[in-house]
Amino acid sequence: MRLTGAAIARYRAVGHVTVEDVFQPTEMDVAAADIERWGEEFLADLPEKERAWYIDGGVKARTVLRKLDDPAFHRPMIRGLASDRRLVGMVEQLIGPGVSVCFSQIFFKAPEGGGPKPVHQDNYYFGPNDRDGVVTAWIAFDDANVENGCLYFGEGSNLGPIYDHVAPEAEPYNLQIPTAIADRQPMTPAPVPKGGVSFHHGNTFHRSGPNLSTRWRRACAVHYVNHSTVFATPALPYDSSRIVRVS
Ligand SMILES: O=C(O)CCC(=O)C(=O)O
Repeated sequence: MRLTGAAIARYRAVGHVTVEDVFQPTEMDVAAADIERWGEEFLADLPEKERAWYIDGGVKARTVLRKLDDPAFHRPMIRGLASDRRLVGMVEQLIGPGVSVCFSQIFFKAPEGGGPKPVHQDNYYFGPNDRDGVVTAWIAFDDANVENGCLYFGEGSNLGPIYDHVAPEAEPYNLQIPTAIADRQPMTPAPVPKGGVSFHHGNTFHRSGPNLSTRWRRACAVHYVNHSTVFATPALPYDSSRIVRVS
């Protein structure tokens, strides 16, 4: 599978591009079942002090996870998706040949309350030596749209600076662009059908909405780097032993 010239030009100009049908819906069902199983085990063992970060505070009726970290490191099923040639070939078209998964995350976004994610830039979190050396591939396990909390992107913000982020006092890990800056940037929704992948540049402003629907919005964000990019100034403690080389 290859990105067209127009898709690459779009990524360079506005900072993101969506490709449909990268994976089959049945592959997404198998991946979703795997992370659901992992999520149940993780929740059962979750220490009290980490609950605020992993549990979705927006869903009051039951305890549900908001996210899980490093699935490409911990779960062979997700590592298989992240190293799949259909995906890695397109990643290499965007950041060059020879890439690794530097971090990965499952975002669950449960029905009827799954919470929003504030505006941020991945490059602020990672602090790479090369701002163009990082791309995120966001794999939709379910159809994602405005109703169930798809991503929104700031068109062209990939060409601008990396802004200092701030975090709410009680959530030091929830880094986000200060409202005064974020409010100046219009954000465009980017629906992705199940099995599709949305690619975004590390500098691109992005956020996701709340899940107001009765459907899940589960996704896996796979953050890739090329082999000449290192995280020189990560904003949060970063564990490089979990990097997974995929080409
Ligand atoms: O899926 C989400 O809600 C947030 C995803 C995100 O921030 C990312 O992929 O970098």
